[in-house]
Amino acid sequence: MKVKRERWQREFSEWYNELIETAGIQDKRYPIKGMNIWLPYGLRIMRNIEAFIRNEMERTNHEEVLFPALIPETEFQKEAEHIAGFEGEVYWVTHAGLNPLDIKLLLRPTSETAMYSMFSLWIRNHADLPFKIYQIVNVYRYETKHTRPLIRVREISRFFEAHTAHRDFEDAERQIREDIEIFDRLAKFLALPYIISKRPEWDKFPGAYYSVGAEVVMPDGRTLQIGTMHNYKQNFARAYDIKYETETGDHEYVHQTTFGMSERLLAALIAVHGDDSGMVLPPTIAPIQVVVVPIPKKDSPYDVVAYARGIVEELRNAGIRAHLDDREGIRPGRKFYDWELKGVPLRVEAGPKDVEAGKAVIARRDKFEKVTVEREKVVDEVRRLMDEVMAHLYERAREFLEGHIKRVETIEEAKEVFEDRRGIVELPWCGEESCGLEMEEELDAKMLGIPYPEETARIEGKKCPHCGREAKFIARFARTY
Ligand code: 5CA
Ligand code: ZN
Repeated sequence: MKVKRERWQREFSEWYNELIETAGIQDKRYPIKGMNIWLPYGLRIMRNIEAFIRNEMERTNHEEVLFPALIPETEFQKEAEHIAGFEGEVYWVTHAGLNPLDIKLLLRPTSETAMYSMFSLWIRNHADLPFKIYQIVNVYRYETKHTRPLIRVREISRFFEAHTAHRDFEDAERQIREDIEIFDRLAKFLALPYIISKRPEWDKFPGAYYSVGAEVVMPDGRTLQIGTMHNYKQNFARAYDIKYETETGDHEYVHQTTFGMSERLLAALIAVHGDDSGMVLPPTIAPIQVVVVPIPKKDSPYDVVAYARGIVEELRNAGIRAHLDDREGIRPGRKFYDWELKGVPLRVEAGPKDVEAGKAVIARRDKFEKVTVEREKVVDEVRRLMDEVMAHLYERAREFLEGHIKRVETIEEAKEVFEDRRGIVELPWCGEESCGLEMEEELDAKMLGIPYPEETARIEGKKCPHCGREAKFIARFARTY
């Protein structure tokens, strides 16, 4: 079989929605729009992603906490820009039993306003800084844009949020660099190439001094933001009175940052690595790395199931997540199809001839290639192939991403890109908000921002295609999810 990626690209939306259900990721039939049920297989993949994030948090000295899901209205209302950004998306709790509440409660859309009055109690002295915590929780956003499973949901059930406080701007900047490094390690672990941009003023997180976002390009050429880092400067510290005592006894507001991700990471994985046969999971997060399928033959004296079981045991002893598909009454072809849909990276097949010859066949999900190996070599070969699959997935995704970033100089050229392959268009920009907004309008696309760090975004000798003045930056535009 050959790798086909036609439907994957042309009918991405349908392909994606179907796969979420057929591959056992989520059930979308729960009677609230934008709130879905995690199915066991999908949850196992997500848990593997989370485990990596948790490890990274430990490695970088963040401590895990859990805050209540409800926030009093009075706390929520302390930072003006934050309220303005979220008030249209908030779910309210107004009653307890039959009685209206004196102070309304809201379901957290993110946890700044839940956490920061506690920060002002916890942080006293310069020795308490940097202060670094994180939680992985459900948050609720009444999204008004089209909802899609994992991509845009109203109950984000795996919201990862890190919140930090620092003595000065420089240390907060160091934190943003650390967040980006963590994100980069995570992206490598998921074989996901990405781009990172500093958001324009008009699209930064409500209450932030600046925001940075990481994007992937989806099969249809639209981008998906899968991670964000924000430097709040002292905006929230002033609103929530978070101060510390310096070495000289002065009282200063802390500088704060946040870093957020969600189940969108899983959406990106499914979309970026998939093909017309279903998901293709990187071995790092696949709940089943190798499925072993015995191929019985009538009247054969060889016990293929026992042979396959032996292989599974050996793989497991070697620390590989292996599964024996010994379901009866289902033909091997049907089994292959099921596991291909679920994206299991490697499949080992063994029929009577293999038992007789002391061999096994290993098939790769990413390329549909097969090799026959000696029975004793199975574990080594599986290990080697898992590394190859990882490298190939990353490389294929990198080529796709790079093939979908185009640098042009005029609005006309940019429009052509959006009509053709789509993806990300890079244009010179003078840096004026009005030009940026009008280019968004003309292109019917969003400005993702300028390449980050800012030094890499600066250009000379080009004209802003909208106003004709000297361009200062490269600005990226895309149709987004
Ligand atoms: N407080 C900050 C940092 S934790 C914050 O909430 N940032 S955010 O709004 O950008 O969200 C962080 C990440 O959550 C986003 O980058 C995106 O990957 C994910 N996310 C945001 N909204 C949704 C949604 N409705 N469904 C799924 N994931 C979402
Ligand atoms: Zn301009």
